[in-house]
Amino acid sequence: MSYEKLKDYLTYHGQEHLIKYWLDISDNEREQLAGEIRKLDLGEMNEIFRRSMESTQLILEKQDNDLKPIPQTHYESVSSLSQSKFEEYERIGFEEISKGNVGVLLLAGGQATRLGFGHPKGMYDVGLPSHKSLFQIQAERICRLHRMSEEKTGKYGKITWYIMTSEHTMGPTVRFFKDHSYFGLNEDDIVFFEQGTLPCFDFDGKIILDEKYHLSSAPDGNGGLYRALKSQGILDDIKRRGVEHLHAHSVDNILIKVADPVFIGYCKSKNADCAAKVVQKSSPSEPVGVVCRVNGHYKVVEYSELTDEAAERKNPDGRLTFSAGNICNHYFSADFLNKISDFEKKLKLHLAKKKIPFVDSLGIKQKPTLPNGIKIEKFIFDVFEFAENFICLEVDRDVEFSALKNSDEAKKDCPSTAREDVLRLHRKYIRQAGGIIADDIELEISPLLSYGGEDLKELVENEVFAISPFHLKSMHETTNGYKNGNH
Ligand code: UD2
Repeated sequence: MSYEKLKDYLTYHGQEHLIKYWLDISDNEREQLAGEIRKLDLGEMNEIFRRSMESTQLILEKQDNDLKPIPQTHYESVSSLSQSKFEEYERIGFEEISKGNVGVLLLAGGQATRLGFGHPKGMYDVGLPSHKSLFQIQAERICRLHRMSEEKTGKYGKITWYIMTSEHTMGPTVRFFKDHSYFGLNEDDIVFFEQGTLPCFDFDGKIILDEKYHLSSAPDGNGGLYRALKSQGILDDIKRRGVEHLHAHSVDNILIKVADPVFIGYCKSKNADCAAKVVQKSSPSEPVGVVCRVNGHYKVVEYSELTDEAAERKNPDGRLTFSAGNICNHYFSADFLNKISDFEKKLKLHLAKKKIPFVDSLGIKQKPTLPNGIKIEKFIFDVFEFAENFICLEVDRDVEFSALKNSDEAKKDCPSTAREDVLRLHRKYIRQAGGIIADDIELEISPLLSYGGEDLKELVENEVFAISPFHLKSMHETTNGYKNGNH
């Protein structure tokens, strides 16, 4: 595109300020800037800005009038399942794993700003006795499921692990896995892909210049997953491998039951196309979104969108009416994911006011102290309303959810709470298996040994655990998985 054409294109879309410094920059820089502009469909970007402003207005109107909880027919709770139902779901899940029908979509494109960690969050070590990172813990849970599926079905399982990164996390994430020999998993069964970005805008819809020759942009949110699945060829890969069930979750839940066979079995047996694991809200004011129905459509309604009356409403049994707390833990059938491209452009846009570095009118880079612009994100759960058979599975928070969001100063959802939550759960597993352990003993069970507390009896029954910290692991375990490979 010649300079004239570029200028016309920008002027037509009201973004001509982007070449304001054209005369000040080198040929290479001009090429970079023109390349970045060419990659954008400016008509679409202006529309995205307009829609995001519009949806903010809509969100400001509280949604109580149309609000309904998830109907009983679409909701089960693990703690209320009979043993036989639990085992049935688990059996179905393991069959799917052993057939290679299960994949995991790990959302690992976030920038971990609140945690203040300069690397991808999955690399974080919360200080467990083993010092395993979040990525390693998740990898080892997958390894363990492969083995368990063989024990249960006679066929060694295969779970494909799709890892969504962003421009900031792709390089270091891939290096980390390589440096750790893929934690004992088959390299071919791990597929890294990169989510897209959206430009950052000022409040008038002008795209911000980060440098004279570079546009300001940010990852397009975890709902950017859907566009990336298509544009990066992941939907084709899913089809090629015959994966039918995808478990999608955030990178930061240290208790995540990756590819949980019970969840997969539940979704398969109910023929669900989309599902969410939820935990009961701890109190009406807990700041989590709730999964519910608005106008007959399944949605996650943010706590800020609920009136106090709705947040505090209770059922006759004393439970909060809107208690299904969203934990970024979802199921999608491959068929459903394939349909999403039909409505991807209609997905809600969420806007956040941010302090965005910019080049000022004198061409000098500035770091603002107050919000000067917006970042736009899509959210993974905004597809729920398009599902034909959406269901929920309530799980116990102390077993399945502890998120790492903040640094330790916050004292909440931080490294020390994540670490404590693992250690507390693992002491519980030891006691359930007949071991003896005091509350002040720090014991961690390797995921390669036990996925969810199973198979420990022979090892720990009547044993007293008094050494602290202690890493209970298989004698074949090395730093990167099993000694002889794990696949
Ligand atoms: C998420 C949920 C929230 C609640 C909470 C529980 C969304 C939109 N919100 O809020 O409802 O369940 O988790 O912990 O799901 N990510 C990307 N790309 C991005 C942005 C985020 O991959 O552009 C990943 C991120 O790495 C993380 C996950 O998405 O694994 C959740 O993102 P977050 O930590 O920004 O979301 P949070 O905690 O605000």
